[in-house]
Amino acid sequence: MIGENILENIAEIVREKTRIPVYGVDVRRILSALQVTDDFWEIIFYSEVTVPAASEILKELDRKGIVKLSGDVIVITEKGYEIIKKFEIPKPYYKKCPTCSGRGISLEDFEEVLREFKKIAQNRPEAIQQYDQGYVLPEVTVSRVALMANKMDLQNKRLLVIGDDDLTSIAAGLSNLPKEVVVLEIDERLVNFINKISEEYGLKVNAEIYDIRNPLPERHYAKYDTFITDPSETREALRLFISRGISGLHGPRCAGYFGITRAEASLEKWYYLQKMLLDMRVVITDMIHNFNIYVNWGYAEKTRAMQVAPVKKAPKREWYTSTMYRIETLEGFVRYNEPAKEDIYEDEESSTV
Ligand code: SPD
Repeated sequence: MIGENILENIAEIVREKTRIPVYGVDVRRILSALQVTDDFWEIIFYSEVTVPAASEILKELDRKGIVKLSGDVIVITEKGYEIIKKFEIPKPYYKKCPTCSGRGISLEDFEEVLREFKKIAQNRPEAIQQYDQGYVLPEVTVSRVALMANKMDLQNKRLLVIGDDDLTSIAAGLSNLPKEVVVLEIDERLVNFINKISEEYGLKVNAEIYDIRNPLPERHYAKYDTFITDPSETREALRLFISRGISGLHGPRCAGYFGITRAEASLEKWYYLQKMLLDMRVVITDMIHNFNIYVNWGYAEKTRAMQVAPVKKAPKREWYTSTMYRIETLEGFVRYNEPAKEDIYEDEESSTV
């Protein structure tokens, strides 16, 4: 006999264990994903439940005999199929435009940039755990440039890039559209790499060392037309990366770009972020779902995600994605530029650091 409240009951148990907001709907989403994949990382991709919450849901489903954790895979049991039938849980439907992968922009005028970028990126510094690095596919980096160009945020503009393991600055420089690109980056390897490539290719790109936990230096304050960043996703990191970007902007109607994931940020965290943006008097003009797709980082087995995962198989394809946000400043926007108050890498939802 399957109880009417079984999905909500599972959610409640997981909520208590993880302190992450989890609802019956999240359990449904996991059971939906399981109908098309037995791979944990793909379950995260389809369900859009945070990694620690999804892990606990799956472990609870296993305890209740609804799924079976079997070696490297997760399979639905007979009881699981009964629940799927009873609650009419459909399979996920996920089909993006085959030409633009749902990003909504064309790379037609950026083919040469993409070709050159791919060559350069072959020698890029590898992602390291110390700074929660994990870069996007080369097509995505160049798509970011095409997106900014489509919004007229790049042509003859000054671009500030905060943290750049994605090498967006290089792609922007290769496009020859911005007047100037400045990179503020904590990792000396990346600063040296970007400056070396900039010199070799004669780009208008300059990188310098900067730790996001410190206020934006005076020389970068209120100077740029556009910023782009890809923050770690604790509340403190979101606040710091984005407010530093905003502090770098020179006035109203300047733009900012950043990616926000569901894998490490519940919708409650999205709410925190969106409220923070409105409180700073900036508006969200665009959100593009799964615009950013990340290359699996080499240190996966050392992450919390792997520790909490119900099965220990490494991801076989890209699974970590983020929505691309674009914001614009209004008259009276706030340049919050205080030092860090908390840890920027770890909270209850983070897992890939
Ligand atoms: N720790 C590896 C994954 C890091 C990806 N960072 C980008 C998050 C999106 N804001």
